[in-house]
Amino acid sequence: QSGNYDYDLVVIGGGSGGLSCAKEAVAHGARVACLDFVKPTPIGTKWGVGGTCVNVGCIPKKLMHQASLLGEAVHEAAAYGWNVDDKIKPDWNKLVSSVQNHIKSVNWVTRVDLRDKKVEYINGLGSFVDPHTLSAKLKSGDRTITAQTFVIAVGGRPRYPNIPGAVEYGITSDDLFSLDREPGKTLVVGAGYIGLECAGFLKGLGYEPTVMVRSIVLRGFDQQMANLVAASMEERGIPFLRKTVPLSVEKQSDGRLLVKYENTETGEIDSDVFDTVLWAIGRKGLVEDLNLHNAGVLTHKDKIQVDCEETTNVPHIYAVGDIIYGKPELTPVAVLAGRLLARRLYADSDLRMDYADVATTVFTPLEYACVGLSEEDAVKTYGAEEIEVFHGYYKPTEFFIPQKSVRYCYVKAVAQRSGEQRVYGLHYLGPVAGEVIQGFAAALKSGLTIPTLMNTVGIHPTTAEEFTRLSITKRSGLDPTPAS
Ligand code: FAD
Ligand code: NA7
Repeated sequence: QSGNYDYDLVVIGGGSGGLSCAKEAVAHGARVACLDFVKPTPIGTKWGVGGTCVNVGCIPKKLMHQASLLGEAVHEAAAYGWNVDDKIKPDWNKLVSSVQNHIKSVNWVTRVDLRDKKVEYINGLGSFVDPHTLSAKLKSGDRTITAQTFVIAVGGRPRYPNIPGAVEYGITSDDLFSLDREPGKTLVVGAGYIGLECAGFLKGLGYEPTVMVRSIVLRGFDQQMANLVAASMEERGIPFLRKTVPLSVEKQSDGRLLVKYENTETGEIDSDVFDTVLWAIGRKGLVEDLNLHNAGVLTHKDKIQVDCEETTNVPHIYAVGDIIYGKPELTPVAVLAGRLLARRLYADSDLRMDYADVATTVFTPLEYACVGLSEEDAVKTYGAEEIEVFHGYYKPTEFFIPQKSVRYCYVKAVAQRSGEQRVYGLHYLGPVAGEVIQGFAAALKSGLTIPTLMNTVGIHPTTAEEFTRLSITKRSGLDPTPAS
């Protein structure tokens, strides 16, 4: 079917989306090659196959978050009767090497899996020569590859601000998880989920992070929940510099970093000294190296716009994952979109990716997970009069003995006010948030209503059961804090 082409399908990018698409296509009989190439960061960090999630994203982030939670648990253990040394202290280098060893083992398993499944893995940087021809820059020279169909799954990389010293002295999440020295006092610039997560685990590991916020916290998320997340971090001793932007980074003679910054409301300029400056100001799509104009593929900002079948403006070129414009930048989204695309291409399927109601978790010290609409989006879509918000603060049983703060443990359900009272969004702030929301995400996608939620018997004593106990509406004005 591929005529005179080398391959039926060439996938550019061996991350979450590219690998799932390539493997599924092979399973349905296609001849597939998958290119993956990582350009080192300005300080020289590089990594193996598997993309962002495995190497510099979800996986190392979750492991460091876990390390930080374990430190907290050791302190709590004393209250539960364990004889523990209260002067416990993390060993950063040991943590980094444990995390990196795990990543290397995943890289290895990925390579073996590709070989077993007969996906040809090419460690080269791909760029288009014409709509059916790709040039791959390999260590050994250039190779020209032709294919009938292409899938672009090149993902993105962190941005650097355009200020003096940013690239020379700052690092990003691409460097943090393999940093060969303790981060120390760290300025985290950016209050998106990556910035907050990194600040959260650094604090838990005993370092001193400060979060610099340009405008609002967690743009795109429910803002009541976002503000509770920030407040819970401030309560743990993480300062937030609000309405502030960085101006410059200079290296002092003692090696520490002098950061000048400006409060955009007052115009006041201030400075402080840090050991590490971490840019978490968003990510840019990796369209530049692809020479997309040679294939006729149009870009939108630094992303690629696709239709509901992930097709670009060129019919035989598709795109999935973080590189596509306007969709959630999450691993399971890339994985499912890649798999469904391969099935449509090679297995007579017509099932499309549904990007709505994707659940997600922000792994801050007190975790936040949600699925469906934020309160403000529900109001915008249906009107304030048509929305009922059920909410409540709660006290996790296991928080009592170590006297952990319960101040920000909170759940809310955003629902239709009349009719069947369809649930539009669920929001949870508390322990193991991802585990709690995942099942509710299936319920929400299946048409969950408030009566069904109220009729669901909780599992006691858990924090997830709080969703089944919601009875106070915001509209009632009643106090949502528990009595005892
Ligand atoms: P990627 O995984 O980025 O893979 C793209 C690959 O293509 C890369 O290896 C890249 O180097 C390569 N490439 C680029 N250009 C070329 C080229 N021209 N030729 C050859 N190869 C090329 N998501 C979650 O779901 N949960 C989380 O908890 C989570 N945490 C995250 C934490 C951090 C710090 C970060 C940065 C991201 C996190 N994400 C998380 C997001 C998740 O990692 C991404 O959504 C996911 O990796 C996107 O997959 P992808 O296939 O689109 O791209
Ligand atoms: P996000 O979610 O795009 O957040 C970036 C944050 O950085 C956000 O708070 C921005 O503030 C802030 N920002 C952006 N540019 C600047 C500059 N120049 N100076 C200071 N602060 C800035 O990015 P993440 O890195 O957390 O995550 C990237 C994606 O990965 C995200 O979409 C996830 O889905 C996965 P703003 O609100 O714009 O004022």
